[in-house]
Amino acid sequence: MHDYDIAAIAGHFKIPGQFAEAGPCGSGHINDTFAAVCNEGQAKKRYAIQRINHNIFKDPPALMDNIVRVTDHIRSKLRAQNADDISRRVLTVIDTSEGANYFKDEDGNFWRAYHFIEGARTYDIAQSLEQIRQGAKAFGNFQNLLADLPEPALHETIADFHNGPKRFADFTAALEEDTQNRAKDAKQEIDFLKEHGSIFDVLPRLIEQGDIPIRVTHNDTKINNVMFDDKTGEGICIIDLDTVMPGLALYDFGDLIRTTISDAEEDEQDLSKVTIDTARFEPIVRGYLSSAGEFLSKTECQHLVHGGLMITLIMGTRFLTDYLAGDVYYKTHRPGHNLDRCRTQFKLVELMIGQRDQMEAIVSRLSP
Ligand code: ADP
Ligand code: GN1
Ligand code: MG
Repeated sequence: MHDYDIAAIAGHFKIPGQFAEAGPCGSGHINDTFAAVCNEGQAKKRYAIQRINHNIFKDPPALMDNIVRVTDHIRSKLRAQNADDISRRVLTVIDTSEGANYFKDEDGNFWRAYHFIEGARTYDIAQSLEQIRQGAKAFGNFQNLLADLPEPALHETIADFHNGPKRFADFTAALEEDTQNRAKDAKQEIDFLKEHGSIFDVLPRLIEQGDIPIRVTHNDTKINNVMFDDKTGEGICIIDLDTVMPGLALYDFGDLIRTTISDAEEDEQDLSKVTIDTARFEPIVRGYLSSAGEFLSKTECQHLVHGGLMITLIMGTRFLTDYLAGDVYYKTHRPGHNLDRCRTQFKLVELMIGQRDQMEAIVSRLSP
């Protein structure tokens, strides 16, 4: 990662005390996150300082406007519910000394700061069925808390983010250009995608027909975007709010399936380790319905499994497109990294198709 002067950046925010140290944090593919430690009297306080990737998020001020609206709304709902420990249940944006919610440095980088959620952590791979249930419950609750977010609609921070047909068209364009001459190394994956591309047509049709509601959704519900309380195991805080915007509940449920139904890493190179276990599916459904069941429509419940298939296929498509285009979007850490990621996603899609009936049966059994 680029060598940023985090002490200087932290100095622009209303952070009391003396900066002590900072180190990189997390395993995200887009932004750069640092945990900064500041001495405040005898106490050490931590802050999450993040560089927003403005090549990807074209309008960081609009994005921050979304995040402030969303976190303020959640905070006021939690207060009205007399919830305990509110400062650990929702992110707190720290302003700059000038009162802005982001700082733009002289190189044009956009920075933000949050209070650090202490006594909790994220996991790339869920550690237990109970943790899966907790994570799904936390994302359902997040949607529930935002169901009455007042107008106007949130900014669309990335246009067509989960638009399958558009993602497929981007893939087709990258394949036709094949600027890196890599298509020859991804023949199987290209064929797989062409064969399964019609999976992308289902949700746009439901939207067009008005059969499924647009809600405020998170849109990046990887399990590692939930912080789990170290003591209670509760999914206490939803983080990574850059893509909170209008979307379908099914996108969020779908990405939960994608990131918890297997215990393999997203970039596992040994595909024999990429397996799925429907025992892991049950707590996803249970957890999600325990907090989102009240507001989900029948059509949404009927498409939960499809959400998993579609989101997993879209991620594979995006990794493949980025591989063909020369690794210009996601951070990569080795040659072929995006192709490895694509392969795990397509293997998951294949396995989900094979176990679709069992998954549908679980949803039918647990739906309201
Ligand atoms: P990315 O978009 O790169 O995934 P995230 O916002 O998810 O960025 O942050 C990356 C990691 O940093 C998280 O997985 C989490 O471990 C840590 N993190 C982010 N924000 C906070 C916070 N406010 N308190 C504690 N840890 C945080
Ligand atoms: C990116 O930032 P991160 O790592 O949580 C991506 C998601 C993908 C994910 C795949 C803005 O999320 O859409 O699902 O990688 N975020 C963006 O792991 O593109
Ligand atoms: Mg993240």
